[in-house]
Amino acid sequence: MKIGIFDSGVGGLTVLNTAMEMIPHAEYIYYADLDNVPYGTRDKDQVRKMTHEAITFLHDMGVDAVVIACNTATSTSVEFLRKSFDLPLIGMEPAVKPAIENSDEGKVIVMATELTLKEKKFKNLVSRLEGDGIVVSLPMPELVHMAEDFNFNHEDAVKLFRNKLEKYNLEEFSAIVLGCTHFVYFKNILEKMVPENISVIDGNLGTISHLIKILKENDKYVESVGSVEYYVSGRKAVPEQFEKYLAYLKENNI
Ligand code: DGN
Repeated sequence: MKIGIFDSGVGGLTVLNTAMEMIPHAEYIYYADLDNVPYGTRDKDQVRKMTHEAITFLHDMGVDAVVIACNTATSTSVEFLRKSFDLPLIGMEPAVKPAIENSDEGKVIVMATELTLKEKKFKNLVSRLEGDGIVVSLPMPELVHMAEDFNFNHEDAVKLFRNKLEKYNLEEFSAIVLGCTHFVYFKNILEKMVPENISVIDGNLGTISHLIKILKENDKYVESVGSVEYYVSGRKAVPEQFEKYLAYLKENNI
């Protein structure tokens, strides 16, 4: 089976990493729209157009399904894209549901891009889960740049998190949701610095479990030799550019 994984940049590699662990015998095509990253500070129409181009490319490569490994692209574009492609499109969703379900009445911080947090899809998700009043939105655009620059310097990240979290009494919270795939690189740093009452949650495992379910339902779950090809905004890329990120995730047990 052939699986397309798309993100504006390197964030989706955190999803590819989970996918390769859970489905090792698949042909992966990773597409990073590095010409246009970041998406999180753009307007919705631009993101839709760029995402449409990327999915068209993956569709033409003959993939059996695409994971839109970008919360920003999912929240702005997935419904629109589903009308244009006869292909399973698996989106990301900030993991607010498990965060609220396991919250013991504590509040939840959702870190994501500005665009994800202001989209109707996110607001509806929070209301549906009766999370109004207990869910706090926190945009963290800096982390996207740090990940793109391969800057996983602990001190820089700790300083940034401290700054952003300073105004909250963390004792009142039970979870922090990483609602942007770029943020997953910083999961271990954040976990170490927050009080023990807080769990740091991302949606990668849930997304890949969902992918497996959809592939099986569509009779596409057929094992093949495991491989990965990388593309940057439609051009073939050298694997080394991305493999160092996968190595970082492995070394840090993320
Ligand atoms: N990785 C993307 C996400 O999950 O929202 C966002 C990165 C960006 O383009 N700003």
